Amino acid sequence: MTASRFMRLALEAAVAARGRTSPNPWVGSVVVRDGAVLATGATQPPGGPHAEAAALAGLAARGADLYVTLEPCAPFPGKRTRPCVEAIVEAALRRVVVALEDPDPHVRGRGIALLREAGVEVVVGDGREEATALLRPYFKHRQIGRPYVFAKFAASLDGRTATRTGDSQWITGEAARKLGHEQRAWVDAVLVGSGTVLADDPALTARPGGLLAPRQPARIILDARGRTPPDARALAAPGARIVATSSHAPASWRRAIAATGAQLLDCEAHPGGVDLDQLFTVLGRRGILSVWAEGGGTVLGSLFDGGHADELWAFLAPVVIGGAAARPAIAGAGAETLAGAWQLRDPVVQSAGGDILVRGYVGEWSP
Ligand code: AOF
Ligand code: ZN
Repeated sequence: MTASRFMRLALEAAVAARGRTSPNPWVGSVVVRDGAVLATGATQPPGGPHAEAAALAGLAARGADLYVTLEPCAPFPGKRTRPCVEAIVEAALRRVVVALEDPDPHVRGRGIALLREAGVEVVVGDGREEATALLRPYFKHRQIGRPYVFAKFAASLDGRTATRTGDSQWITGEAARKLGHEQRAWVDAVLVGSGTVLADDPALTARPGGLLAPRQPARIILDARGRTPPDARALAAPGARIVATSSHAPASWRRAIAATGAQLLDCEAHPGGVDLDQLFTVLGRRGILSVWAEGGGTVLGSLFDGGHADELWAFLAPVVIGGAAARPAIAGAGAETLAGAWQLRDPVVQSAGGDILVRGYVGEWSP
């Protein structure tokens, strides 16, 4: 079932809140009476009102309908805000239209049940598909405790991210890079390997529209051996900086990195780098719902080989680089057979200026 007109408005409000609510989900809501919108609301940063409470605040809504992109929350221990179910019952709404059930084990159906017990009519499923797609990072986090991982690369048509001499700036144009910055602006963390830091010295900040976004994602550098120069641009403020390292990194390097204000996160060393299972478990515990991994090929290879990648964003420029020594977009071991290759689910192909973006879901997990 596709979303109704009012649920589409609620979904738009939810999209606008994306990136400001973690570890909470980004939810939108609309209050409607006699076919007219009385108010809209969206989840505020943690500790602030939820979408429903934001829309209902100061509103005389008796007998109105509420459209909300996620099941209203029920009371549970440790909760920071007043349960939305209570606010809805108090407002004496006639009907609540919910896109989908909250996968958080604290709620999971209890919000809907409590509303029905209180005599509120509840309809579930309007816009379910859209709302689920929008909340994939939240779903993965609540279901398996780890962040949702985007793997992004910008490559030539033959899948190279640099020439054999290492020339890499720029393969894709302005429009593709702008889309990348828009993604950085809402995810909880951007992740790269130390090889990319050494090769390109990227700032990794979110600059949608060319300006530094007010909220910056955390920047995570994978560096088991301690190769990142302390004056790397990615280690400079603003935003949290995390260097995931291992016992192979020298003590003097650790001190120099700590002095930049970055946090060192110790992980087990693996042949290919740090233990990603461990890293993602720790990040999940810290409330990081989404990770936008930008490379390089070694890191993306580990993410694919280890089954961590959930969604691929491949920006392809209409250019051929060629050469066996040119950097591949995805290294690692790769697939052994075509049957074992990663097939994109629900792929979307769109143009981005003169470039092409191919994106879709990969990996075992789905909501
Ligand atoms: C809603 N509407 O807009 C959001 C909900 O600690 P609290 O009080 O902020 O509660 C957090 C939980 O509330 C979160 O884990 C999720 O289950 C739900 N989020 N619920 O009714 C919202 N963001
Ligand atoms: Zn709530």
